[in-house]
Amino acid sequence: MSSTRTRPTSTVDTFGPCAPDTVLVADELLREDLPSIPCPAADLIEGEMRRRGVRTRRGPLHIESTPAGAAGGPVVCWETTGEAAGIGAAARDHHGSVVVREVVDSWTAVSGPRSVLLAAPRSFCAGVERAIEIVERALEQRGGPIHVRKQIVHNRHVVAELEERGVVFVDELDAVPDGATVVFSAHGVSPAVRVEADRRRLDVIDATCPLVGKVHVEARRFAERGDTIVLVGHAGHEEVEGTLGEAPDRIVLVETPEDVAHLRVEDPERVSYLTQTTLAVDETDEVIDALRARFPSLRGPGSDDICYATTNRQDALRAIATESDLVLVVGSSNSSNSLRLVERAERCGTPAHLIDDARDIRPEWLAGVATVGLSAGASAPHHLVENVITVLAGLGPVSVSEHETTRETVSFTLPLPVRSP
Ligand code: 0K2
Ligand code: SF4
Repeated sequence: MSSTRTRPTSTVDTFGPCAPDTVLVADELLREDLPSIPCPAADLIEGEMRRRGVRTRRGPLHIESTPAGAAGGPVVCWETTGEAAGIGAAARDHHGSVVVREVVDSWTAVSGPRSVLLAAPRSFCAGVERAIEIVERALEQRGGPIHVRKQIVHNRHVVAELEERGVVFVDELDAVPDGATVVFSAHGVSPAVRVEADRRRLDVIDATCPLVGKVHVEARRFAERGDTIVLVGHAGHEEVEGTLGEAPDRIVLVETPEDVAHLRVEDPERVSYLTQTTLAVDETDEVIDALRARFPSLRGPGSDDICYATTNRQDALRAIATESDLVLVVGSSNSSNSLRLVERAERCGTPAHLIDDARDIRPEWLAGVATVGLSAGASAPHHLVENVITVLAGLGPVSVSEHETTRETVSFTLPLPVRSP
C-alpha cells in the first residue's frame, strides 16, 4: 500500500531551484537514523511521469513526515518494493500531487518477484562495433568536428552519446563543409553519394558494414551479367537506398510475396535476387519461395544476405519468447533488425514491445507478468539492457538466466584511414 505524507522543509530543499510544477523522482528514500532505501526503479517512475507531461527532477527524497494532515508541504508518495528497494516521488502543486499518487500506485501494483530470461546473442554486432569505433577513432585523430552522413547506426542513444562528443550528424553531404571529414554510416551508401563526396573533395571514412558491402558487390555482379535483380527489403530504408543505387535501372524492390505476383521483368530466365541484411528470416524465405515459384531459373547470392547477427538474434529471441509472459526488445523505432525481434516474439504468441530504454516500460505491460524475456537489436548498447534488469529489480527480487543459442566470434578489421599503424 502506498503512503502519502506531507513534508517539512528538508524535502522542499531537495527540489532545488526548479519550476513549482516539477516533480521530484526519488533516487533514494531518506529516513532519519535509519539507512536510506535505494530506488533502482526511478527510471520507471520518471518515464511514466514524462508520458503524462510532467517535468521531473531526480534526487533523494525524505520520507519522514510531519504529522498527517499538516497543510502546505509537498505531497510525498513512496513504497517499499522489496527487502532493500523502494519507489517514491513528491510534488508541490495540485496537478503534480495527483500524478505522483497515481504513478507510484501504478508501479506499486505491479511490484513483486520476477524472472528475466536474457536472449544471447543480443545487442551490438561486429558491424556496429566497427562503425562506432571508426567514428571514435576519427574523433581522436582529427580533433575537429567529425560529420557522419545519416545515423551511424539506428540507435538514438548511440547517436546522442556521439553528438555529445562533438560528432555532427547530417542527412546529406550538402551539410558537410568542403574538405571536411565525413563518415558513411554502417548501412552503406549508393555510388552516387561516393561520386558527390569525391567531387566535393571530402575526406571520406567508410563505416559501411562489410556484410552490406558484400551485397553491393553482388548487385554489381548480377547487373553486369544482365539480370533483373529483385531486392527483398523495406522501401525507404537507408541500406536499401544504397543497394538500389548500385544499378537503379536493373534492380526492383519487393517487400512481400504479394509484390512478387506484380513483378514485370525483361527476361524471366535472367532474374536474380538479393536481400537487405536485417530482415526476418522466415518472412524472407516466403518471398524467395514466391520468387522461385514464379521464376524457376532464379539465381541468388552464394549464401543468404541476411547477416549472421540478424539471424542469431532472431534464433535467440525465439528460444526465450515461448517461455516468457512478456518480451522487451531494446532498440530504436527506426532499427529494422530490432523491429524484427519484436515481430518474432509476437509470432510466438508473446506480447512484445520495443523500448529505447527502461523509461519506456509501462506499468500495464507488467501486470500478471512473472517472466520477462529480454533482448536487444544489433545497434542497441549492452548497458541499456543491464539497466532494464536493474530497474526491474527495483520492483522486487529478480532472478536472471541467460539462454545462449550460439556464441559469436565475428569481428571486422577497421578501414585504413583509422587503422592503427
Ligand atoms: O537494422 P537496421 O538495418 O535498421 O540498422 P541498425 O539498427 O543500425 O543495426 C545495425 C545494422 C546496420 C547495417 O546493417
Ligand atoms: Fe553488419 Fe549485420 Fe551488423 Fe548490419 S546487422 S552491421 S549487416 S553485422
